[in-house]
Amino acid sequence: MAEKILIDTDLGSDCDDAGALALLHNMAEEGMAETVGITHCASEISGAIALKVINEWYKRSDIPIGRLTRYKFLEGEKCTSFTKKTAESYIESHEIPRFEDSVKVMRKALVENTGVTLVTIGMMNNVADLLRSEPDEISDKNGIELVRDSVRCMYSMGGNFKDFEYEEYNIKTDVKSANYVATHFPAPIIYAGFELGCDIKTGNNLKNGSDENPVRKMYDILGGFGFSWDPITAYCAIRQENRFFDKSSEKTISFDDRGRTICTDGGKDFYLVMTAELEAVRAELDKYIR
Ligand SMILES: [Ca+2]
Repeated sequence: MAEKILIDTDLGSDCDDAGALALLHNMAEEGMAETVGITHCASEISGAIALKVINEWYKRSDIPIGRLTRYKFLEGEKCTSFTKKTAESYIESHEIPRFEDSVKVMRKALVENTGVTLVTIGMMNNVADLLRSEPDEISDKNGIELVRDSVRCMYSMGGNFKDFEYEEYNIKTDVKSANYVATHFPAPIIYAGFELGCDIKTGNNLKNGSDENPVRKMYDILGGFGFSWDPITAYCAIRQENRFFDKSSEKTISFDDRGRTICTDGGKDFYLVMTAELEAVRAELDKYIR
């Protein structure tokens, strides 16, 4: 069965978001996933343009793309170092594309689909605003109702379930949104913590393909390898039963003001635990990052 995936990304500050998208497109090609929308959680348009370029490369121009238009967030050099060049070279030969706001794209995807798995590999601002969204021309349901009726669960790259003093980047960058989502999301959230991806470097397989692949170009900025936080999250969302990762027992998960993880027993949430050797996980991810 193809898992219906709606994915939100902060593509721009690292290449592993691009790796997650390559993995998603290749797993979809093999019938494991159906992508119902891709949204960007930062406001500079280069991120959304880079998503468009990646989708075109993998022949998936049909997938709706949303960008953050509601306010400015994550702008500047550090947040666009992996997307700026891609976007600049795209607009040399194309008109600047127009994108709908991410929350609209999410709402539409949830009106048109049920049984969706939401995936976040960036900050939680778009999902928080989706939950806060009011009935509109797309649906007479509010955001909580739409998610309750159309989303099965959410896989999120965020937190740290090994070192509880550690402030993980996606969470600490927007703690308020992360906690709003942790408190209000009306379905299970499965967190992929920082500790899972930091010992696995993936991307090696991209070198065996075309040097025109925009994902390869983003990995080349780091010398051809990237950490694996986002690919792991996307992989586990697409193959929710797999032999590489297990879910923890039921937990309640939130974050303190600095972004440190708070995890207590009992509740609707989980975190992922690696159950295979690092090399086996790396090989499995690299199989689809090409
Ligand atoms: Ca990311």
